[in-house]
Amino acid sequence: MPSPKLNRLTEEQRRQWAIDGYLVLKGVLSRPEIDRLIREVDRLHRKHMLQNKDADRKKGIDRRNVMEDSDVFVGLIDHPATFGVVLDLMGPHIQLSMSEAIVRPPNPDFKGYIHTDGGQAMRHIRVTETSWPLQLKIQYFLTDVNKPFRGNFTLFPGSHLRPYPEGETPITAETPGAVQVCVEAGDAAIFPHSLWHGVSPNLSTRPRKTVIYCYSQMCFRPFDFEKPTPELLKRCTPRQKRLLGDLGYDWKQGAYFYSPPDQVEIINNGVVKAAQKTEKSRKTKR
Ligand SMILES: O=C(O)CCC(=O)C(=O)O
Repeated sequence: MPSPKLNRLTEEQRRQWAIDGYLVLKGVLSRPEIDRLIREVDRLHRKHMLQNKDADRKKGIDRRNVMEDSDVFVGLIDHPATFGVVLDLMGPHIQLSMSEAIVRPPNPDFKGYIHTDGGQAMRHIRVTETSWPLQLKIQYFLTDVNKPFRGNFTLFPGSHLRPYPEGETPITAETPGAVQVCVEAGDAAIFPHSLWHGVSPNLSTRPRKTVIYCYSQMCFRPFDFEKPTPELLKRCTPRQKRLLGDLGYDWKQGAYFYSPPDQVEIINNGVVKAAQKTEKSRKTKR
Protein backbone atom coordinates (compact mmCIF):
# COMPACT_ATOMS: atom_id res chain seq x y z
CA MET A 1 0.00 0.00 0.00
CA PRO A 2 1.49 3.44 -0.88
CA SER A 3 2.13 5.58 2.19
CA PRO A 4 0.14 8.84 2.51
CA LYS A 5 1.50 11.99 0.84
CA LEU A 6 3.58 14.12 3.19
CA ASN A 7 3.07 17.86 3.82
CA ARG A 8 6.24 19.75 2.88
CA LEU A 9 8.01 22.84 4.22
CA THR A 10 7.01 26.13 2.56
CA GLU A 11 9.52 28.87 1.66
CA GLU A 12 7.98 31.11 4.32
CA GLN A 13 8.46 28.38 6.95
CA ARG A 14 12.07 27.88 5.86
CA ARG A 15 12.69 31.61 6.38
CA GLN A 16 11.02 31.58 9.79
CA TRP A 17 13.02 28.50 10.82
CA ALA A 18 16.28 30.26 9.89
CA ILE A 19 15.40 33.52 11.64
CA ASP A 20 13.35 32.51 14.70
CA GLY A 21 14.54 28.91 15.09
CA TYR A 22 11.10 27.33 15.43
CA LEU A 23 7.79 26.76 13.63
CA VAL A 24 4.22 26.39 14.81
CA LEU A 25 2.22 24.12 12.50
CA LYS A 26 -1.51 24.73 12.79
CA GLY A 27 -4.12 21.96 12.88
CA VAL A 28 -1.85 18.98 12.16
CA LEU A 29 -3.99 16.56 14.21
CA SER A 30 -7.69 15.96 13.57
CA ARG A 31 -10.24 15.92 16.40
CA PRO A 32 -10.51 12.10 16.36
CA GLU A 33 -6.70 11.82 16.51
CA ILE A 34 -6.54 14.25 19.42
CA ASP A 35 -9.26 12.33 21.28
CA ARG A 36 -7.49 8.98 20.76
CA LEU A 37 -4.20 10.43 21.99
CA ILE A 38 -5.83 12.05 25.03
CA ARG A 39 -7.53 8.76 25.98
CA GLU A 40 -4.17 7.02 25.88
CA VAL A 41 -2.30 9.76 27.76
CA ASP A 42 -5.03 9.73 30.44
CA ARG A 43 -4.77 5.94 30.70
CA LEU A 44 -1.00 6.23 31.24
CA HIS A 45 -1.58 8.92 33.83
CA ARG A 46 -4.10 6.76 35.75
CA LYS A 47 -1.72 3.81 35.60
CA HIS A 48 1.10 5.98 36.95
CA MET A 49 -1.06 7.16 39.86
CA LEU A 50 -2.12 3.59 40.68
CA GLN A 51 1.44 2.28 40.57
CA ASN A 52 2.84 5.19 42.61
CA LYS A 53 0.45 5.65 45.48
CA ASP A 54 2.48 8.54 46.91
CA ALA A 55 2.81 10.39 43.60
CA ASP A 56 2.00 14.08 43.80
CA ARG A 57 -1.11 14.80 41.66
CA LYS A 58 0.15 18.32 40.97
CA LYS A 59 3.25 16.95 39.22
CA GLY A 60 1.43 15.10 36.43
CA ILE A 61 3.49 12.72 34.28
CA ASP A 62 6.45 12.73 31.97
CA ARG A 63 6.25 9.27 30.41
CA ARG A 64 9.09 8.26 28.03
CA ASN A 65 9.21 5.80 25.13
CA VAL A 66 5.43 5.86 24.73
CA MET A 67 5.48 4.25 21.29
CA GLU A 68 5.97 0.95 23.17
CA ASP A 69 2.74 1.65 25.10
CA SER A 70 0.19 1.86 22.31
CA ASP A 71 -0.33 1.85 18.54
CA VAL A 72 -1.86 5.30 18.89
CA PHE A 73 1.67 6.61 19.44
CA VAL A 74 3.21 4.60 16.60
CA GLY A 75 1.36 6.65 13.97
CA LEU A 76 3.10 9.81 15.16
CA ILE A 77 6.54 8.43 14.28
CA ASP A 78 6.04 9.59 10.67
CA HIS A 79 2.77 11.50 10.70
CA PRO A 80 1.99 12.79 7.16
CA ALA A 81 1.18 16.30 8.42
CA THR A 82 4.62 16.80 10.01
CA PHE A 83 7.12 14.21 8.79
CA GLY A 84 7.69 15.91 5.39
CA VAL A 85 8.59 19.09 7.25
CA VAL A 86 11.05 17.11 9.41
CA LEU A 87 12.64 15.70 6.23
CA ASP A 88 12.87 19.07 4.52
CA LEU A 89 14.64 20.48 7.59
CA MET A 90 16.85 17.51 8.53
CA GLY A 91 17.41 15.44 5.41
CA PRO A 92 16.70 11.69 5.14
CA HIS A 93 19.51 10.16 7.26
CA ILE A 94 17.63 10.42 10.52
CA GLN A 95 16.23 8.34 13.36
CA LEU A 96 13.67 8.75 16.11
CA SER A 97 15.40 9.18 19.44
CA MET A 98 12.48 9.62 21.84
CA SER A 99 8.70 9.74 22.23
CA GLU A 100 7.22 11.28 25.34
CA ALA A 101 3.81 12.09 26.85
CA ILE A 102 3.53 14.97 29.31
CA VAL A 103 0.68 16.07 31.56
CA ARG A 104 1.24 19.37 33.36
CA PRO A 105 -1.59 19.93 35.85
CA PRO A 106 -2.40 23.32 37.35
CA ASN A 107 0.25 23.92 40.00
CA PRO A 108 0.99 27.31 41.59
CA ASP A 109 4.25 25.90 43.05
CA PHE A 110 5.79 24.98 39.69
CA LYS A 111 7.75 27.91 38.29
CA GLY A 112 8.55 26.38 34.89
CA TYR A 113 12.03 26.14 33.40
CA ILE A 114 14.10 27.01 30.32
CA HIS A 115 16.99 25.01 28.83
CA THR A 116 18.57 23.75 25.62
CA ASP A 117 18.36 20.05 24.73
CA GLY A 118 21.02 17.38 24.74
CA GLY A 119 22.76 17.97 28.05
CA GLN A 120 26.03 19.66 28.86
CA ALA A 121 27.84 19.09 25.56
CA MET A 122 25.05 19.98 23.13
CA ARG A 123 24.54 23.26 24.99
CA HIS A 124 27.82 24.37 23.42
CA ILE A 125 26.91 23.29 19.88
CA ARG A 126 24.93 25.56 17.56
CA VAL A 127 24.78 24.88 13.85
CA THR A 128 24.26 27.73 11.39
CA GLU A 129 20.80 28.65 10.20
CA THR A 130 21.35 27.07 6.77
CA SER A 131 22.66 23.76 8.17
CA TRP A 132 20.64 20.61 8.75
CA PRO A 133 19.96 20.46 12.51
CA LEU A 134 21.59 17.75 14.65
CA GLN A 135 18.28 17.16 16.35
CA LEU A 136 14.75 18.48 16.40
CA LYS A 137 11.63 17.90 18.46
CA ILE A 138 7.97 18.15 17.58
CA GLN A 139 5.61 18.95 20.40
CA TYR A 140 1.96 18.07 19.62
CA PHE A 141 -0.59 19.94 21.72
CA LEU A 142 -3.60 17.88 22.78
CA THR A 143 -5.29 20.62 24.80
CA ASP A 144 -5.78 24.34 24.07
CA VAL A 145 -3.07 26.54 25.56
CA ASN A 146 -4.44 29.80 24.30
CA LYS A 147 -3.36 32.27 26.99
CA PRO A 148 -0.03 32.75 28.83
CA PHE A 149 0.65 30.98 32.14
CA ARG A 150 -1.23 27.84 31.17
CA GLY A 151 1.85 25.64 31.02
CA ASN A 152 2.75 27.12 27.63
CA PHE A 153 5.63 25.88 25.58
CA THR A 154 7.96 28.85 26.03
CA LEU A 155 10.87 29.90 23.85
CA PHE A 156 13.24 32.68 22.94
CA PRO A 157 12.98 33.39 19.18
CA GLY A 158 16.39 33.49 17.49
CA SER A 159 18.19 32.03 20.53
CA HIS A 160 19.21 28.89 18.59
CA LEU A 161 22.20 30.90 17.35
CA ARG A 162 23.30 32.33 20.72
CA PRO A 163 25.22 30.70 23.61
CA TYR A 164 22.96 29.59 26.44
CA PRO A 165 23.81 31.97 29.31
CA GLU A 166 25.11 29.91 32.22
CA GLY A 167 25.20 31.86 35.44
CA GLU A 168 23.51 32.75 38.67
CA THR A 169 20.23 34.12 37.35
CA PRO A 170 17.89 31.41 36.09
CA ILE A 171 16.15 32.09 32.80
CA THR A 172 12.39 31.75 33.13
CA ALA A 173 9.20 32.27 31.17
CA GLU A 174 9.24 35.85 32.49
CA THR A 175 12.77 36.72 31.36
CA PRO A 176 12.59 39.53 28.74
CA GLY A 177 12.40 38.04 25.24
CA ALA A 178 10.47 34.92 26.30
CA VAL A 179 7.46 34.02 24.16
CA GLN A 180 4.79 31.81 25.72
CA VAL A 181 3.44 30.11 22.62
CA CYS A 182 -0.39 30.18 22.42
CA VAL A 183 -1.88 27.28 20.49
CA GLU A 184 -4.96 25.15 20.06
CA ALA A 185 -5.34 21.42 20.47
CA GLY A 186 -4.06 19.79 17.27
CA ASP A 187 -1.27 22.33 16.62
CA ALA A 188 2.41 21.39 16.86
CA ALA A 189 5.69 23.24 17.48
CA ILE A 190 9.00 22.19 15.89
CA PHE A 191 12.33 23.31 17.35
CA PRO A 192 16.03 22.39 17.29
CA HIS A 193 18.10 21.39 20.33
CA SER A 194 19.85 24.75 20.57
CA LEU A 195 16.73 26.92 20.92
CA TRP A 196 16.30 28.09 24.53
CA HIS A 197 12.94 26.66 25.42
CA GLY A 198 10.87 25.14 28.19
CA VAL A 199 7.56 25.62 29.91
CA SER A 200 5.71 28.35 31.78
CA PRO A 201 3.82 27.81 35.07
CA ASN A 202 0.29 26.47 34.72
CA LEU A 203 -1.91 28.82 36.73
CA SER A 204 -5.09 27.79 34.90
CA THR A 205 -7.64 25.27 36.14
CA ARG A 206 -6.89 22.64 33.44
CA PRO A 207 -4.03 20.23 32.86
CA ARG A 208 -1.95 20.77 29.74
CA LYS A 209 -1.40 17.58 27.73
CA THR A 210 1.18 17.13 24.97
CA VAL A 211 3.29 14.49 23.27
CA ILE A 212 6.83 15.11 22.03
CA TYR A 213 8.80 13.23 19.37
CA CYS A 214 12.50 13.80 18.85
CA TYR A 215 14.52 13.09 15.66
CA SER A 216 18.29 13.15 15.36
CA GLN A 217 20.87 12.42 12.69
CA MET A 218 21.42 8.68 12.39
CA CYS A 219 24.96 8.57 13.80
CA PHE A 220 23.66 9.74 17.23
CA ARG A 221 22.34 7.38 19.90
CA PRO A 222 18.62 7.39 20.65
CA PHE A 223 18.43 8.65 24.19
CA ASP A 224 15.21 7.26 25.65
CA PHE A 225 15.55 3.64 24.60
CA GLU A 226 18.39 1.30 23.80
CA LYS A 227 16.57 -0.83 21.24
CA PRO A 228 12.93 -1.06 20.19
CA THR A 229 11.27 -4.30 21.31
CA PRO A 230 10.52 -6.96 18.63
CA GLU A 231 6.80 -6.52 19.49
CA LEU A 232 6.98 -2.84 18.57
CA LEU A 233 8.87 -3.51 15.34
CA LYS A 234 6.16 -6.01 14.29
CA ARG A 235 3.59 -3.22 14.51
CA CYS A 236 5.62 -0.77 12.38
CA THR A 237 5.81 0.04 8.66
CA PRO A 238 9.21 -0.23 6.89
CA ARG A 239 9.79 3.51 7.34
CA GLN A 240 8.88 3.44 11.02
CA LYS A 241 11.19 0.45 11.56
CA ARG A 242 14.05 2.28 9.86
CA LEU A 243 13.43 5.34 12.05
CA LEU A 244 13.71 3.05 15.08
CA GLY A 245 17.13 1.83 13.95
CA ASP A 246 16.25 -1.33 12.00
CA LEU A 247 18.66 -1.16 9.06
CA GLY A 248 17.34 -4.29 7.37
CA TYR A 249 20.50 -6.21 8.30
CA ASP A 250 22.40 -7.10 11.46
CA TRP A 251 24.49 -4.50 13.22
CA LYS A 252 28.10 -4.28 12.09
CA GLN A 253 30.86 -1.78 12.72
CA GLY A 254 30.03 1.52 11.07
CA ALA A 255 26.41 0.46 10.55
CA TYR A 256 25.00 3.84 11.53
CA PHE A 257 27.75 5.83 9.80
CA TYR A 258 26.73 5.48 6.15
CA SER A 259 23.02 4.77 5.67
CA PRO A 260 21.81 1.57 3.95
CA PRO A 261 21.37 1.86 0.13
CA ASP A 262 17.56 1.99 0.41
CA GLN A 263 17.56 4.74 3.07
CA VAL A 264 16.38 7.66 0.94
CA GLU A 265 13.69 5.58 -0.78
CA ILE A 266 12.31 4.16 2.48
CA ILE A 267 12.38 7.42 4.36
CA ASN A 268 10.86 9.51 1.55
CA ASN A 269 8.30 7.03 0.24
CA GLY A 270 7.67 4.81 3.23
CA VAL A 271 8.48 1.64 1.27
CA VAL A 272 11.10 0.36 -1.14
CA LYS A 273 9.67 0.27 -4.65
CA ALA A 274 9.15 -3.20 -6.13
CA ALA A 275 11.82 -2.71 -8.86
CA GLN A 276 14.45 -1.88 -6.27
CA LYS A 277 13.41 -4.83 -4.11
CA THR A 278 13.76 -7.21 -7.06
CA GLU A 279 17.20 -5.82 -7.85
CA LYS A 280 18.20 -6.33 -4.20
CA SER A 281 16.97 -9.93 -4.06
CA ARG A 282 18.69 -10.68 -7.42
CA LYS A 283 21.99 -9.40 -5.98
CA THR A 284 21.55 -11.52 -2.85
CA LYS A 285 20.92 -14.67 -4.91
CA ARG A 286 24.05 -14.23 -7.04
O1 LIG B 1 6.59 20.91 28.52
C1 LIG B 1 7.11 21.66 27.72
O2 LIG B 1 6.46 22.39 26.97
C2 LIG B 1 8.60 21.71 27.64
C3 LIG B 1 9.15 20.63 26.81
C4 LIG B 1 10.63 20.69 26.76
O3 LIG B 1 11.23 21.53 27.32
C5 LIG B 1 11.41 19.69 26.02
O4 LIG B 1 10.83 18.80 25.40
O5 LIG B 1 12.64 19.77 26.00
